[in-house]
Amino acid sequence: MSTLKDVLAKKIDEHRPRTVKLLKEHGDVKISDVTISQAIGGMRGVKSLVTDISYLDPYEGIRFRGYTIPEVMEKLPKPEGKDYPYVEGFFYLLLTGDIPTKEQAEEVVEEFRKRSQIPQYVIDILRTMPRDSHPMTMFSSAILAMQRESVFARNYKEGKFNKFTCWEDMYEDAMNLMAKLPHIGAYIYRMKYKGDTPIEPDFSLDLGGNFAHMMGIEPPYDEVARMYFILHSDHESGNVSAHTTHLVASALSDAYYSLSAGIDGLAGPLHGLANQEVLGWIQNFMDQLGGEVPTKEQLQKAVWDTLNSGQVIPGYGHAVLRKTDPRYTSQREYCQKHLPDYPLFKLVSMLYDVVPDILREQGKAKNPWPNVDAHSGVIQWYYGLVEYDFYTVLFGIGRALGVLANITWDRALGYPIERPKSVTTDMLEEAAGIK
Ligand code: CMX
Repeated sequence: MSTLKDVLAKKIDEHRPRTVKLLKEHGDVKISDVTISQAIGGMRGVKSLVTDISYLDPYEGIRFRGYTIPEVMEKLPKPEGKDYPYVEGFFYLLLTGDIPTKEQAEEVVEEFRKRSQIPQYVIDILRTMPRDSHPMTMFSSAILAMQRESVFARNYKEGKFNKFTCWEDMYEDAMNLMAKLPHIGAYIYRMKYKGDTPIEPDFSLDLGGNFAHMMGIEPPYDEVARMYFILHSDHESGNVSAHTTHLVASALSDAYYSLSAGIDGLAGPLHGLANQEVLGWIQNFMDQLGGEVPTKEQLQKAVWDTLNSGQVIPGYGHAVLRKTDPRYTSQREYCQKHLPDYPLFKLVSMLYDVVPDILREQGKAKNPWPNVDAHSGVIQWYYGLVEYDFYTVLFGIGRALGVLANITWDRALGYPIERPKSVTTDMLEEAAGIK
C-alpha cells in the first residue's frame, strides 16, 4: 500500500467512531432552522452538509484542512527551485489532513505517473466531437466516457460491495481520474486551439510542471498551474460543483459519473464560467474603446451600463463570502510580483477600485467584493493562454482535487443517499399564515 493510502486508511479508522457517536448519541441536536426565503432562495446558509476537507468562513475565506492559503503555500513541500507546492502533496493534505514530507508528495507524483495514460477511445471520442464544442463539454464527456474503467462500479457489479472497504475503490477511481485530468485538459487545448498538436508528457516533471509542458507554455507557467489548481480545488461542500459531485456519488454512482456531473455544474456562468466571462466582458469593453485602457469614469459607466442592462458583474459577489476572496488576493500577489505593469492587471486592479462602491450603491449584491474568478483570466492571458473558453477546464482540473477527496470520504463515512424534502407553495402559504 502507498503511504498516502496507508495514512488515509488510519485516518478513516480514527474518524469513523466520531461520526457514529454523533449519529447514535446526538442525532437530535439541532444545528439549523430553515426559513421560507431559504427554501425558495437556493438554501443559502442552511447547515446540512458535512465535510472536513475545507471550511469557508464568510470573512476569512477558505481554509483547507484548517490551513489558510498562505499557510498551505508555505508549509507544503515544493519541487526543487520552485515557489509553489506540489499539487500532489496538496492532494495528500486534502485526503489525510496531514502536511506530507517531500518524499510522500513525490510518491504521489509517481502514483499519478503510473495512472496517467489516457485510453485511446477517449482520444477518439474527443476527436469525433465537433471542434467548436465547448472545451468543458469535451472535458466532461471524456470523464464520463471513462466510466467503464471504474473499479468501484466493477466491484459493485460483481457483488463485492462492502460498506467498510468501498472507499478503497473510490480512492482508486479518484487517483486514476486525478492522474489523467491534466493530460486530458492539455490534449483538448492543443487539439482545439493549437492546430491539433498534442505534446507528449514529460514524466520527469510534477503535475504542475508537466501540465505547463503539455500545454506548450514556458516556465514560470508551471508555477501558475500549481497555484491555480490549488486555489481552485475546494470551497467547502455547498457550491454547485462540489454539491453536485457529492449528490450524484450519494446514489453510489462512481467517481466518473459524479465528477462529470460536478464539472457540468461548474460550466455555468454563475459558477466556474465567470472567469471566462470576466475576460470577455473586459475585452468587449476595451474593444469599444478601440483597445485603450479606460479611464476610471469610463469604467464606472461600463459597470453601470452592465448592471442597468440586467446583467451581473462577473467575478464579483459570492453566496457565502462577505469580503475579498483570499484566492483573488493570492493571484493579485502573484501579479504584483511577476507582471506588475501588465495593462490587463492594471485594469483588473481598477475594477477593484470601482466595482465594490457601485455594487454597494446599487444595493442588491450582499457581497460587493471580488471572488476568485475576477483575477484568474488575467494571469492566463499574460502567459499566452488567450482562449478564454478554456479557463473553466483549468478550474475543473483544480476542482477535481477537492471533490474527489470529498467523495472518497463520503464512502469512508458511509454517508447515505441525499434526499431533502420538498414542500408545495400552498404549504408555504399555510406556514406563513396567509392561506
Ligand atoms: N453583479 C450584479 N448583481 C449581483 C452580483 C454581481 N456581481 N452579485 C449578486 N448580485 C445580485 C444578484 O443577482 C441578486 O439579484 P436579484 O435579487 O435581482 O436576483 C442580488 O444581488 C442578491 O444576490 P446575492 O445574495 O448577493 O448573491 P447570490 O448568493 O444569489 O449569488 C453569485 C452569488 C456568485 C452567483 C452572484 O454574486 C453572481 O452572480 N456573481 C457574478 C458571477 C460570478 O462571479 N460567479 C462566480 C462565483 C465564484 C464561484 O464560482 O465559486
